[in-house]
Amino acid sequence: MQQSPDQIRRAYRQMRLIREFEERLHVENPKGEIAGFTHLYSGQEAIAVGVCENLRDTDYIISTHRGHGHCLARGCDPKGMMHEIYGRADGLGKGRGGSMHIADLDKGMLGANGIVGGGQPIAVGAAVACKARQDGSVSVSFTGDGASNQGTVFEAMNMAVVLKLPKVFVLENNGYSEHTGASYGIGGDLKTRTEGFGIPVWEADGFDYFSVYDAAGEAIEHARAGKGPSAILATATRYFGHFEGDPQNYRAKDEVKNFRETKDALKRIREKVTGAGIFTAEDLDSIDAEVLKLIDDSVGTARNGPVPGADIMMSDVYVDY
Ligand SMILES: Cc1ncc(C[n+]2csc(CCOP(=O)(O)OP(=O)(O)O)c2C)c(N)n1
Ligand SMILES: [Mg+2]
Repeated sequence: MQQSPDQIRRAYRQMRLIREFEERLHVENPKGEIAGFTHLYSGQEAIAVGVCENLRDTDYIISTHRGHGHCLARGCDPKGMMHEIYGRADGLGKGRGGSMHIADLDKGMLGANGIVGGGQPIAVGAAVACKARQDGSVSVSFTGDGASNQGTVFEAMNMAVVLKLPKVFVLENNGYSEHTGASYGIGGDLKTRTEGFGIPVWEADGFDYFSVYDAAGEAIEHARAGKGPSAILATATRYFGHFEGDPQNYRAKDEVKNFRETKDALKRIREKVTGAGIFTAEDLDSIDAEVLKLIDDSVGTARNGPVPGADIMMSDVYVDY
């Protein structure tokens, strides 16, 4: 734990923010006010935060269909995100994209994506830009275990190696691709498959912020140093269904309960930092309370926010040359 107390506090807050954002959406979703599909990230917080805590302002990330955690970890405004998810005109995408299309270019967040594996070519393009700028910046893509079987990922890995790009592949194995187990769906294994391209892989415990932070630190440093692409392989689980409304009848009866009780990333970081005397439980409780209030305010304003009018709906569709 070589991180400063301030950094650890920020990481804990980011993880709590993701957890409460998602747990609240799980409560709000059945009320029918949120249009479209919602995929929640609860359970995987340590991965997004452990990676993004290593990034600089000039770096890029690209997300997946399960993107809220990546956006929050990268510093996107929670209120702007909540308004976007509710389809409001003052959301991050003016309410036109919703949950699966949150982007914030000012934060180097190049977008979530409804196409599994669709972010990969975009992230390669961003990595080309990083290399051309010669400022040590990197392009980071998040990829699920299911997405890792897509051709776009193999093409991206190959091109990143051939062009020696500063691209970091974050492979998030949460055990499922929709309802298909990773142990069934992945041919070979993710580590050796990635190494087959000549990309070094750092493995991490995806429930443990410090494990991910350290692994990501080394992988990102490799790419920053001009040594070509690298990968992080982190294993965790998702607490909720593939999408909100998924009955999850393909999972063992107490599977999620057991993960929550024995592996939980928030419990883990709390135990570590209170055990090491860095923070007291009360310090962390006060962060939790502040985050809960922020989420509550965000849902309150989002539910009553303005919907986009025709002027907004028709903007940014075509570029004027
Ligand atoms: C090209 C494409 N194929 C299939 C789908 C349908 N689909 C959406 S999410 C998903 C599973 C993705 O699994 P994984 O990459 O492990 O991400 P996770 O949902 O576990 O975060 C599939 C098959 C899609 N959106 N796009
Ligand atoms: Mg998965």
